[in-house]
Amino acid sequence: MFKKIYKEIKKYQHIVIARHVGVDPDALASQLALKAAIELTFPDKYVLAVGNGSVKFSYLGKLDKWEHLDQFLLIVLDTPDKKRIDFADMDKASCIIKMDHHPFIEAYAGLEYIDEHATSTCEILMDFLEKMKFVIDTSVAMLLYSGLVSDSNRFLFDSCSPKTFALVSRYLQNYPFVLSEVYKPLYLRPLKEVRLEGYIAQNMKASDHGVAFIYLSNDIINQFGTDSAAAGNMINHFNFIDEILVWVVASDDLKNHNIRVNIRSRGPIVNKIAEKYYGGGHAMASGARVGSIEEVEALCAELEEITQDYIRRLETNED
Ligand SMILES: [Mn+2]
Repeated sequence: MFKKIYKEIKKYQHIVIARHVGVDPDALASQLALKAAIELTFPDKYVLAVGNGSVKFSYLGKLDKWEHLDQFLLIVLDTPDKKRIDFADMDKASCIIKMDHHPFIEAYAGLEYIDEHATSTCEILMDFLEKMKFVIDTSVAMLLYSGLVSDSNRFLFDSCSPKTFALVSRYLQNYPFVLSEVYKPLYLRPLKEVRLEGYIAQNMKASDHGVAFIYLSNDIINQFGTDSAAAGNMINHFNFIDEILVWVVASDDLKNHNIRVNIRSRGPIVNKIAEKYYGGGHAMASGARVGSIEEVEALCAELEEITQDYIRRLETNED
């Protein structure tokens, strides 16, 4: 499959690289790294990295404005389904390639490379760029490492495999960079976010079965001077709490006129439920978008149910 993808990249003069809405470091870094690698390898090609950016991740690099091109190859990264692609003109592409590490949802590209065991799309690209002998430099390596570290939560998840570490090892060997230069922009955060995190810790409600939930209204978000995206991202700081198996942070998103719901789990599979609420994601890390607090409550009730099932199954297996 890598060879087929490489052949298409070689063939097209115009290449557009897109990824999912609600940009995150893996999506953005993979996009910018692939663009740079194509440009370094094929200096004559014209490559655009498109989609809405975010000030928060602007340190990773700049996106391009979409200009109408004809006869272009579209590469969609990190996006399992068509509706979440942050690019309106995909029907105009001459050829579409998907490279992704999310569980399969639907086929929308002529060529699809999916490895759901990879930590990140950046990891898939590390493998691809190395095997296909692309020219890359230290800044490409740093981008790929940023995305991998971010999606694997600093090598915390079980998706980190010997292959992950081998790739990282070779990249660090071949394109040495200072690790703290990646970590500082990725993890440095303002005090107001830490204070909001304290608020969540204080006010999160947990059920007897370990489903925890907090709703952050626009008033609360404003009170701490942060935004819905920052509030949602805090979910990752609530892992490894003994009494909590599944946890949900719901936050008002005035810009999109809906409620952003972030879900994490240490056992129960949550993405099937997220999909029912206009979302999706990984088995234990998903997101959804809903219109009302009643829908959030319904979603939590479903999570409560699967968590009880999960606990019951664990208990039966122990007997
Ligand atoms: Mn990803």
